[in-house]
Amino acid sequence: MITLHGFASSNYYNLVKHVLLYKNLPFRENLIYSGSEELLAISPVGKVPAITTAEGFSLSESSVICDFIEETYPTTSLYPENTSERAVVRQIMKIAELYFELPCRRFIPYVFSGTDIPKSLKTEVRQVLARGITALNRLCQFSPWIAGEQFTMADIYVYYVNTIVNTFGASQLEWDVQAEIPGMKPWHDSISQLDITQQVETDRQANMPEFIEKVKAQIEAASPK
Ligand SMILES: N[C@@H](CCC(=O)N[C@@H](CS)C(=O)NCC(=O)O)C(=O)O
Repeated sequence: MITLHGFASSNYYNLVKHVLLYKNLPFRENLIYSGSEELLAISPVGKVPAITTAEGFSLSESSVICDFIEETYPTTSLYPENTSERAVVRQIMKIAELYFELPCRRFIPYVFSGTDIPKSLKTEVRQVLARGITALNRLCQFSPWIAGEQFTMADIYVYYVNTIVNTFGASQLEWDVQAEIPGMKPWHDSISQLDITQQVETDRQANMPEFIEKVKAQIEAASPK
């Protein structure tokens, strides 16, 4: 059985969990926070999520884990058979990671520590997001799924990326990023209503208070005495 290591407030953790649930695979969850020695033993950069298989194989990096799960358990496939179509699914995921998720994550240290975000950083993030918007407008189909008729890994991946972009776009940039991509909002809403998404969301909300306490404790420990 697979063990999924991490915490339910993490969107990266949740996208892997969604894939496991979608494929109806048995797995157990090991609640663990970033930076611990236990996590470093299975995740080389000490980030969540990570998985461990029954054979003792460990793996980190959410998109790599997703592909490992797909290749190990190919039934209920989350990729098209056609290689070009598969590549486009991965292209959408990569662009969402590089041009949506990662720039927005640059705000996180400021938000958690309650410090003002420099104007220059906001400008930089806006520019990167704008490139992501242009690219995703060219690639996404929403007919009805993000890459066409088949529900794919990109639907799961971009949905969880969007949870970060929606939060920081609205709170830090006063920008409804999704609105810039026609078709994305109804697509996002339909994924949010899936049973699996709701189950993942319930677990996220349950973990949130503990996660916030952990972050506060880390900030406290790091602040000069
Ligand atoms: N590229 C990694 C990123 C994972 C990541 O950033 N996880 C966050 C939690 S959402 C984390 O562990 N952060 C702790 C840290 O940055 O030290 C992936 O796709 O899995």
